[in-house]
Amino acid sequence: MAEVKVLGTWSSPFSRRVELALKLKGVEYEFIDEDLSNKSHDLLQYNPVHKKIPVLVHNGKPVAESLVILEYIDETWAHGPSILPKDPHDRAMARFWARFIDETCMPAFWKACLSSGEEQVKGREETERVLKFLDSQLQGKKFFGGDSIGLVDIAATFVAYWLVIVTELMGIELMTRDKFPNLCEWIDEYVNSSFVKETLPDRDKLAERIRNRFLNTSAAAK
Ligand SMILES: N[C@@H](CCC(=O)N[C@@H](CS)C(=O)NCC(=O)O)C(=O)O
Repeated sequence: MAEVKVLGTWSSPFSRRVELALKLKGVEYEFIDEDLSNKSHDLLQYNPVHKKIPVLVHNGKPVAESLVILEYIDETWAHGPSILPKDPHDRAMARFWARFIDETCMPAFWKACLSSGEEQVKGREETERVLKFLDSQLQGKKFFGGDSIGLVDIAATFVAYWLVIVTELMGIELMTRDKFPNLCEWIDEYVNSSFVKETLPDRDKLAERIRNRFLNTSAAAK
């Protein structure tokens, strides 16, 4: 029997991606909750370059970086639902949008939340601009992956859950149905899909963590 471990933290959207993919494929795994203020020897050894979670360890071999891990899971456990589409162009597009979430949407969103003054205004405008692209990707579709959950849906878990909680905590009106009708509909569908629902962290516990970790400082900056 293959040994599958996930080194992660319960509150990280990146490590939840890995858990979502394993659950989607029906792969059993052991979750090791890392203390990032005191990283384990295993984490430093398995991801010496970035020293970050998540790391998937499959039969003793580590794979780091959540989007890379998702592709590894899809290829290794090829049975069951596919995470990436089969068509090469669709695959390329899925990779494009998954990277867009990490490299463009997340930085814009954190700038909107964690900066102040003019920077914060710019961050909010930028976040709305980039989320509109995601919204238009969902036109006429249930999920980014079409009828079923795929790479971009899993990558966008941050938008469906973390972003919504952070904006509620900060009192920012961002994810509204008039601005992002398709994204709002997708969020309802996605977070209520059975395996997603059971994999997401408890809402109140996560809100508490986010409040303590990020928002005390930004409240001071407001
Ligand atoms: N690009 C990485 C990002 C992972 C990441 O940012 N992990 C954070 C926790 S959410 C981390 O390990 N931080 C520890 C550190 O920066 O020292 C991925 O997709 O896996």
